[in-house]
Amino acid sequence: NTIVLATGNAGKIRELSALLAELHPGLRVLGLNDFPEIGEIPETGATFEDNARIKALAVARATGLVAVADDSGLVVDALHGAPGVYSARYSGEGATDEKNVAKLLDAMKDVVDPWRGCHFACVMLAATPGGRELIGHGAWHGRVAHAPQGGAGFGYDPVFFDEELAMTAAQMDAQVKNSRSHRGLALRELLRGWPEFWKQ
Ligand code: ITT
Repeated sequence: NTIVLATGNAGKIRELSALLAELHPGLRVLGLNDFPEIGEIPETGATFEDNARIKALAVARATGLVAVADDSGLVVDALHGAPGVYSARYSGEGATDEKNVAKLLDAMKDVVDPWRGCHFACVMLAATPGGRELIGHGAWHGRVAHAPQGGAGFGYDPVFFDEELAMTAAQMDAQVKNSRSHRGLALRELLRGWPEFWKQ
């Protein structure tokens, strides 16, 4: 009953650990910090699913354990889907959350779209060392805010405005974000297939 989270993103680790403790208590969850010999895994895929598979398979093979990878990003309608799979490196070499958010707000200055619709997408993929896999998907729809608001979360959370709660993802309690987010949805879907996946 041990899995490895195949991610180096501290924000994802925080959210996934909380979700797993709630939804699948008793599961032992390791992280990449438990396997320092595993280096950077190049994300060469063209889709969230391809990249999730690359990361999960690489870590499952390197550790001999079931690995769970999360590939996610912000998809902006008026930017034809950008930054999408490039969300983590949107602002280029040395990208940070702050620089990515600044680049996004800058790109939105030039578009005429009063609604500023977008969604967060997540593909959660579990892989065994032998190459069996299980997938969950999640999407969270919202709007790109005009300025960052809130100090919680990570990444694009300060500019992701949830219409229903009338606040940004960075203004939500971690629990509230997890109950609505692309990541929470994808993990819940993944866990529905878990008993079958695990017993094989
Ligand atoms: P790993 O590959 O090691 O998991 P990463 O940060 O490189 O970490 P991705 O390639 O999946 O992961 O990029 C996801 C990016 O999308 C992430 O860096 C954020 O910029 C953004 N993102 C994803 N989920 C988010 C969330 O819940 N809130 C804010 N931004 C998010």
